[in-house]
Amino acid sequence: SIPAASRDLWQQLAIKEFTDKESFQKEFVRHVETTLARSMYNCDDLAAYLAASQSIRDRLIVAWNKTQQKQTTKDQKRIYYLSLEFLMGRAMDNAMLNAGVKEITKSGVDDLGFKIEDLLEQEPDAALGNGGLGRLAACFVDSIASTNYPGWGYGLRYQYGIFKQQIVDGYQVESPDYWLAFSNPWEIPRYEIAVDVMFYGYTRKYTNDEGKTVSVWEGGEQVQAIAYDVPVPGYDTETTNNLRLWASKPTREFDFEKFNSGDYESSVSESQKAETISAVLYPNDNFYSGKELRLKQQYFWVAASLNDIVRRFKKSNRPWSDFSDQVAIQLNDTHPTIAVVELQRILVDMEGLEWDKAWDIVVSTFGYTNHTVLPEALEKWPVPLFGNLLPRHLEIIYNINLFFLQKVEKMFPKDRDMLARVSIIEESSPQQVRMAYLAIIGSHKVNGVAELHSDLIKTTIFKDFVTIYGSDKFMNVTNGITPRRWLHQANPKLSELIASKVGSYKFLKDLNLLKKIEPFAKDPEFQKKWTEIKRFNKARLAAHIKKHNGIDVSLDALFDVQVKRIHEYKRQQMNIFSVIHRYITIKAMTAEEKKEVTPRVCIFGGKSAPGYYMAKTIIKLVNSVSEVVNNDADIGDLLKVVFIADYNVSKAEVIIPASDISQHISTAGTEASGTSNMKFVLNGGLILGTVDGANIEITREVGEENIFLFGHLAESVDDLRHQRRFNDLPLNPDLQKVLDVIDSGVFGDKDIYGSLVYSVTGSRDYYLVSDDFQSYLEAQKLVDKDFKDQTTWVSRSITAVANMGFFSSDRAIDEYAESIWNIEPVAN
Ligand code: GLS
Repeated sequence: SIPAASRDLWQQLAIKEFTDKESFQKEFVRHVETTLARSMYNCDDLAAYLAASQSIRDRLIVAWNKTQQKQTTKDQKRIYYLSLEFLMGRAMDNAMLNAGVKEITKSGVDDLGFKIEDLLEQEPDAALGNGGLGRLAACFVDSIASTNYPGWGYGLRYQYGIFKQQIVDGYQVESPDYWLAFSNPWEIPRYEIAVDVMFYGYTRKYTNDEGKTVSVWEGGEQVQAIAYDVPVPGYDTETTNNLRLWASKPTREFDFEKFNSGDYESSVSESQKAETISAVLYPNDNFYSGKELRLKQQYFWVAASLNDIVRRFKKSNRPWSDFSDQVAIQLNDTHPTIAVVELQRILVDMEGLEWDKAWDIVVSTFGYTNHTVLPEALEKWPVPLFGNLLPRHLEIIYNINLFFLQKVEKMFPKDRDMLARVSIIEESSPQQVRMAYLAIIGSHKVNGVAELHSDLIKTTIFKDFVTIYGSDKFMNVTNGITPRRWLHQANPKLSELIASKVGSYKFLKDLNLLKKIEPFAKDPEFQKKWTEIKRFNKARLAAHIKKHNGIDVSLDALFDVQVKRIHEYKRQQMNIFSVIHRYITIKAMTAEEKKEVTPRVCIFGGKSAPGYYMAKTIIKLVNSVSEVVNNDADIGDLLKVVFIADYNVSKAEVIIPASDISQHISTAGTEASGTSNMKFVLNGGLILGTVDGANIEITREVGEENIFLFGHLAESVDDLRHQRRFNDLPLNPDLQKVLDVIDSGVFGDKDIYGSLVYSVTGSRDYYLVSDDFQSYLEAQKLVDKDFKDQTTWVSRSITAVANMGFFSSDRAIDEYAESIWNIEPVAN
């Protein structure tokens, strides 16, 4: 560190952040000319975006440095949020907002000949996630910083994020998302922070000086993890936390022997192999595929992160018994569960702690969040694969399991079934490591993400563990969303209108203040402005649709939106079937009858996992229906169908504020929470949904009269499935009509849709499309009818927004902080 005599000088030289337009412009021009080596003669929008971001980045780094220094000095307990996905979207607008320099930047670039909106469009999304789970992690790091908690995110720096989706001939076609092509101003490469990570090899037992038998892991392949730090600025606070993403690099650039002997090609192959570890995000949502590379990613990221966390702790010279007073680690799903084993390995093998002492530390450090009950999403690793890649970890898992089962056997003597059911090792062929069980056993708290979901995990997939541990270990933290991005950035006009009634923008940090607009729900003046803003947002989306789909949509029509990953359980198939039903119904109408129809634009969007045939078929059907309906002169503006390609965070910011109705229609009990449901309501759209996930709590908050619910309840799903499986139940007649139309070839060769149609017929209808179809159509009818009464509709929309305070991710983070992490904010 710097000698005391020089410190004064350092302090005098401390960087002055830009504070007004002129000082911003100086920074901007300096970056254009020096960082980018351009000038006013060749500064295009991309260069201007990069220069503006560099200027803002400098600010963030100053704040980041101060925050890290302060947090180090205060030395409070920190939360480390381990997530394999961070679906951040664009950074620039958020950075301007949170740093409070939006106006300065906007007018600053304006004088220099640029439009801020055009610059923002230059930024590629940081799309390091699949859907809700990854976006939740992004909202959480925003909230952790905004509420001044000392916390870091840890993830992987994928070179390729979620693939880009194009629609070719109605089908999804994937292409790689090379988001780092033009450099990334929002990250700080830390080449000096490099951690060696080992795979494969073998374990060896030996007797140490104290006469104890100990295990060592040796002889494996090494790769390096390099840190890239992404500053996460809090809103209206100086706190700027860190998101550390790891990239893999070879430990040695080349094999010099091979290089010298002229074998150039294979000399680089090892380096390429190492780099593939963090190269690409697995594109599956709610689905696990047991590939070795995926397990490598998980261990690589976990090993690097824990090494970092432990190193930081050791600097404080505290005893190990203090570890969990300084460190909380949250497992975002089972993806980082190997961390439980890695920490035990560090403590026992490397630091020489007794097993039981070490295990107490481990359990009090970790918390585990479960995000799904779908069986196809629960991670299990074949023992042979696991043992080959991580031999020492497998031994440790066997020990953890042994001690756990001994405890269970004491509690339930001779209950062999119980032992088999809760064992971390599933006795299948080959045996499998059940990661969720390991996560439960290795954590002090386990939480679900909405009330129904948290109840369901206790009564279904984790029932035995509730018997063993008691129910206190299991809790609920309902998900939330950040109002900064999902209200203020996405819908600045609505935010402004709300601020005019609340009296300030304080609601962006205390979302319960939204309550203050409730008295204006029926105020004609307020309603008028509310309606104008919705129309403005619809026009913005209509322009996007015109540009990308070439379809004209009427702003008077009801905008009905379902955007999310395509999945059978989310039932986009049911939605498109009802659109077909609507189409044939309108087609059969007289001119007089048509006058009564509420015009609708049915908007779909979302990616299918590349190997998910059924989801891809649904996309094809939506596009084929769109083709037929939009070009049918009998229909006109009464019905339009649009599939928006490449749905991502930036598109969500345009689509969500424009919706009148959004659909969240999963089979009850399958959607753990959903978070887009919260975003839509916060932006004044109403929900058409099932009694599932967070829809239930949204209903409680906004009132039953302000949501359209339908469908069977979670408690009857098992029975219905059972009946379907063993009885030849008739298909819902309206659904039958729809399937007949598909069969007739109106939407192209019926063979294309054969398996989709088959999947909702008779005993195959696992997601109960047929059972819910009638009540779904009825709810749709009610929506059509209610939309005609705009005065009531708008007042429902205002009332709903006024009651959305609970769904701020700041509230969710406070709950985690208080009941799982036991951390306090750092005083400013
Ligand atoms: C998910 C659930 O499917 C969503 O319901 C939930 O909102 C989200 C965040 O908790 O997690 N689980 C998952 O694997 N992908 C998700 O989006």
